[in-house]
Amino acid sequence: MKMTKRFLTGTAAIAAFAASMTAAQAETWRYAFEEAITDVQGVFATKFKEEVEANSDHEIQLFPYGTLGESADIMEQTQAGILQFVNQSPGFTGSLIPEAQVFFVPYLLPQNSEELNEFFRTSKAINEMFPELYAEQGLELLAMYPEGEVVMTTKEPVTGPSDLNEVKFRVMTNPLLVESYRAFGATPTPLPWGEVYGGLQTNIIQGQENPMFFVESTKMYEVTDHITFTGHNNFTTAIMANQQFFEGLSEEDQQMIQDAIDVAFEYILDYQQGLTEESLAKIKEEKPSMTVTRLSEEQRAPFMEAAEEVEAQFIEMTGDSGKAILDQMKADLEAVTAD
Ligand code: 6CS
Repeated sequence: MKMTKRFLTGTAAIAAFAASMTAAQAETWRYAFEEAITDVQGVFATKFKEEVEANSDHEIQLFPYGTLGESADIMEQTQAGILQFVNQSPGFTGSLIPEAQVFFVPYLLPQNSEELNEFFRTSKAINEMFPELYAEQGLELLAMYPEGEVVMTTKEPVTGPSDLNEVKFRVMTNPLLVESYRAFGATPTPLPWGEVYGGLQTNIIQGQENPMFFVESTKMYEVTDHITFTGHNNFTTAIMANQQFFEGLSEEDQQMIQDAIDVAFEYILDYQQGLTEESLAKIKEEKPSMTVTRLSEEQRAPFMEAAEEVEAQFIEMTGDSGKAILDQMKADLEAVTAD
């Protein structure tokens, strides 16, 4: 009896020791993103966290926009290894990885969401070429995903480039985006996100662009009066990890992370179905006077013409490597575009 008890005590001790070893290996990983928890990046991050925590002993600590600074700050913190994961849009990464500016060649991405989603799933440029470029900056690119059609919101109506004349138009801090708006006839003003609402309120800027869900959630409709669908872009974003951290993980954990990303990726594509229309309806409810204009083919033509100049500038800025990415993206897009 005594022996058995002692034996059980020994087994329990071993089990407790094993459990403590597992607990010691369980880590808390920090993940920052550029939007609020209820915005698209926040919904993606929440899904990722749920998956990681359901399939491992690790925990994910989420840091929404503003808690650790601006987009540039969270990227620096990730490169320094303070954060393990960061969601940053090429709108900001473009100054670090010039080729990522390809997402700002106007009228390159389709507006058809099925084609667009399939492009993000299958693109060789995104899934094979970009990871190498991100790796050069110490980043493990885990996925890129779309966040919705970009619209302009302005103080005055826009039906063509001449309406943008003398409009100080806020863009993300991305040299090609600056060139796009110059080609569109505006005075581009690159600013971090935190300065946009106040800039519009005080008339330092008179326009900005973003997907509709963001126009709604950040109340851009309070400080602008006109929404224009120009069809010139869809907002792309990217989720990545500090590469040294990622490479130091067991193969099992790396796979678990990639699986969690894959689940969050499909989830966020599905989540966005109808989001533009729902957000627009909320805006119209909050501010019935907000005008909404969808440019006709004819009205889009001069913007599309300007896009050719922007594409040439992209190649000038990025050389052979940018051209290779652009060519591959065009091939990837052709493969998913219905005839
Ligand atoms: O315009 C921006 O700066 C922001 N737009 C979106 C949709 N996400 C994050 C980014 O900071």
